[in-house]
Amino acid sequence: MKTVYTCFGTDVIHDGHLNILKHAAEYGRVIVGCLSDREMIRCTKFPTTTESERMELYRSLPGVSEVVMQNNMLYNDVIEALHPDYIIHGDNWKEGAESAVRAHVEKLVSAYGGQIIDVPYTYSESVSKVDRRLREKLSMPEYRRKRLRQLLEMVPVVKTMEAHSGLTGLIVEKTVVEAENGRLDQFDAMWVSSLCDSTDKGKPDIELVDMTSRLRTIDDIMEVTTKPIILDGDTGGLTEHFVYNVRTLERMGVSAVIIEDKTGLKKNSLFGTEVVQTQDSIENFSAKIAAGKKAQLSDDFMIIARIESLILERGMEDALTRAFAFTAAGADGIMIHSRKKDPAEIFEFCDRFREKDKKTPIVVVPTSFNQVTEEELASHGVNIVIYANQLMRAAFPVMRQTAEDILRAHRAKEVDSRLMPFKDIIRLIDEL
Ligand code: SPV
Ligand code: MG
Repeated sequence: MKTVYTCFGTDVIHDGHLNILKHAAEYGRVIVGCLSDREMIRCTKFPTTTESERMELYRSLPGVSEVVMQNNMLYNDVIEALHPDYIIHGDNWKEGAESAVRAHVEKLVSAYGGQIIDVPYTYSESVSKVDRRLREKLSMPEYRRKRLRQLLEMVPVVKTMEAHSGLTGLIVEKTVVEAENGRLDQFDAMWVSSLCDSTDKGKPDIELVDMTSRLRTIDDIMEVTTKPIILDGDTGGLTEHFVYNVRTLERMGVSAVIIEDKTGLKKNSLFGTEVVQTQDSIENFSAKIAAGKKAQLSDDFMIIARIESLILERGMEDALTRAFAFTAAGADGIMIHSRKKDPAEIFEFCDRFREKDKKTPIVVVPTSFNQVTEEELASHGVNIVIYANQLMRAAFPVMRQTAEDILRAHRAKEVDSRLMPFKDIIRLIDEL
């Protein structure tokens, strides 16, 4: 009897999946692949159930004779092991980023005489309702908040991009690229940067934009996205205020706040020692972290301590002493910052921290040492990489150039060919 294989990467079964199974049964014995958590994440489908729960769900479906794990979104593992006669899939994978996966699968199966069957995708009210409900579930505070901790267990490095508005949030949420010969890739989390949030409001990054306004930005992003949010909490302010903010952020579904060990008028770290900045004492900052951890009500929320010793040129020993002290005070992660182009001091810090602490997540912001890849950082023990300001810096020069060109030409014709039609932007908004 011929074998028919289909891959499911879903927590909820809808008419579309049942339709595929019905067609599949006409061709032979049906094997369903359960896409692993790790690969689901790369396809922007964050799982809300475990792999074994999903396997059980698929086993219970009509006409399914076997369920196997699929650990590679490109099907290499399952095709190699099973050599199915047919691979069956909704024909929606002929378009968009997934078409590269289809092309790859076609090459693999045709090598041994296998075939792809494209079933017309089920565009129905009930299917879109299930999809919508899943996204809504993922955007709920209890799901969103714990997603960062889940990701830390599931992916080698949590790729985090800055968002400072609903629109930039949507870009981080939805950008998917074809990477590594057909595999898809996307960002895992969002960074709500104090620098970009302030800049977007035309204000300096000196804790002038108050928490109410920062929360408004977070809420704008949350309303249209599902990915976990890491907030740049600056110094955390007064400890008496910080404890309230921890509760508010938890309630909203923010996953982590990063606070930096500076005090007084905070200036952006990229200024380094060009401006006067005061580092907080180990005792004070440890007490702030401990107070925040005590105020926290959920297990999921993370308070991450950011160390400014390298920025302020206080040396490696100071940075490491602080890292161990802040971890002992209860910090759930350490962010080490540097404004050097050479990553040597970041690597040294990570290697020496990891000699003694194998577990506490390390966060880095490679704005200056931007030649270093995520893989290289991960090999030094880094768990979260934050691209802290690139979307803002990308948009600004283009907006300014456009304004200048319209002023010069006294009309907009000259710039129009460079602009995205508004209907394409609206499509991004409508889809969610
Ligand atoms: C931010 O994005 O606001 C940061 C990171 O704090 S940095 O600007 O590099 O200090
Ligand atoms: Mg900042």
